[in-house]
Amino acid sequence: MATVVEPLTNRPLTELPAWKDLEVHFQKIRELHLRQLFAADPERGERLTAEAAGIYVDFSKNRITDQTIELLLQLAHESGLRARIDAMFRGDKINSTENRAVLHTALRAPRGTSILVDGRNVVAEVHEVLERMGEFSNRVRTGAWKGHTGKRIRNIVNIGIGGSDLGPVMAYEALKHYSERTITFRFVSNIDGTDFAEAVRDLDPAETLFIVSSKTFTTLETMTNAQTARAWSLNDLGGDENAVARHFVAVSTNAAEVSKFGIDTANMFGFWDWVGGRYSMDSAIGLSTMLAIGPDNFRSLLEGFHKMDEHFRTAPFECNLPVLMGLLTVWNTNFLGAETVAVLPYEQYLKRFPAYLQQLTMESNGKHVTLSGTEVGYQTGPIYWGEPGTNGQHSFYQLIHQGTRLIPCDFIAFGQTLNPLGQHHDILLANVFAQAEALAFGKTREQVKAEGTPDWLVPHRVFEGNRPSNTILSDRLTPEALGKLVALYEHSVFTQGTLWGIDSFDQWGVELGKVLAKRIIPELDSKEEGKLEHDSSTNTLIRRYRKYKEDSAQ
Ligand code: G6Q
Repeated sequence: MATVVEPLTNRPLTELPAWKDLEVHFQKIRELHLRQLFAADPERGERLTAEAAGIYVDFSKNRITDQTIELLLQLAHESGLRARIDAMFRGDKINSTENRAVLHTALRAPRGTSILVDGRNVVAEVHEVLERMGEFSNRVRTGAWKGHTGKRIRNIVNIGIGGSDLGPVMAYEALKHYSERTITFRFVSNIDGTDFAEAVRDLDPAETLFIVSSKTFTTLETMTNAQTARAWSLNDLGGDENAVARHFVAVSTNAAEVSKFGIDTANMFGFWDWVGGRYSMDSAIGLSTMLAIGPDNFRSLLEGFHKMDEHFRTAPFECNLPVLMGLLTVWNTNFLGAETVAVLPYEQYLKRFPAYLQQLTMESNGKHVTLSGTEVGYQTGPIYWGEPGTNGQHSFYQLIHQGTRLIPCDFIAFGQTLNPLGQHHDILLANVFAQAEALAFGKTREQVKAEGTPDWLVPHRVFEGNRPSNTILSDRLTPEALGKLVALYEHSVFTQGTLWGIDSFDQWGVELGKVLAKRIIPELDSKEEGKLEHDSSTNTLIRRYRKYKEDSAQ
């Protein structure tokens, strides 16, 4: 039975014995260079690695020793990570500020297993929805599902934002190799009308199906875009309201609002309040993914997630990939003072993966108070960002190599390419290995001088090195591999959040701006000057905008 979970320990993180030991330890090793660490220990690059579920993580190029890992593992134990993992998988209400269970792991639990939330077996419900999604996807993909005029669907547009967009976009791009190429997929998220206009400009409404993806079905951006899509469809389909049911389906938890919109609730795919938006790409929010890659591939994606879930749930911490990655992020953030993590996939299909991770990591761990509401006395979630390699090398890598900041990097690569073309893949992989090597070991003044570099140029050509990185390798980007990779980061984020003692599953920080925007919307239309009661900057900006509007109306 799900219960509300109290914070595991009221002892602040920085008061735990292992934290104190880490502080002392850090002072001892802070000056050590990766050059020394590797030179003194020829086995380091084999030993400081871990492999599970077909994912290999080399973390040897972090500024750590074996003792660092031991102390971080001790910190994980003292922080109650084991109990917290068990509570999450059990369905306890660990999202305490919203009084919700956190059960994205149930979305990929195998048929026949059981997880109870408020007395209901949610796994059975998950599989019912998956069945319905599968039937629907097959109908659309085979052309059995027809539009209002009898034409088959050739275009699918997902309308959603945040967690109802970033996962679907990322997964569509990541798994494009496996996608049905006769169907065009588009994604509309932004309230900026340009997003919708450009997404549909070359589409025929008679062949276009919209998936309105919104957990709440009240999100301003999504509902505005959905209404615009409705008008766009009906305008071309003779204004017949019955057309809505053939051209719109919904993914939501809010049947009443879905119905009000005119979507047949038979074509609504549900999920549950225990699935957070940024943890929902493997729920019905993944309908566009399933339509693109087919139900069998979607099930492989879920299997990948599940394999990593099982690894996270059962593996001892010392060989547990998400735990190790999470602990290293805590080390880099709280001891080395890193403010960011660069995620650098050397795989073109993962081009939206950094954007996806930005939400997963920063909405989850961008918190300044602990579960008990007290201000944290340390940094929490770092800034995640990145671009696919090798493009970044010709752009921002300069700062990572020679700038004044410490930027830990996660390099991600696959042994086999999905598009074998000449030497491309060898060159790509040579680059990823070379970047991690250059960041760790750099190039000394002596080496630069020995190359005959004039003295005045030497400082410019020195690479300090000692920049930490992880290298994450897998054999091939398949739906299953993607599931494992996403789950690896989900659980690493959870590990970090647990150590920091924060609620990684709420997002109160997005509320204020939404409320203020709702107040400003009617003011942008108002002709009555005297009514603006914001600060002088906001008032002036609103007045200036009104003037632009007036000018364009003339
Ligand atoms: C994610 C957040 C947020 C959410 C969007 C869309 O964890 O909750 O990004 O996904 O605000 O919400 P709806 O799906 O309700 O439209």
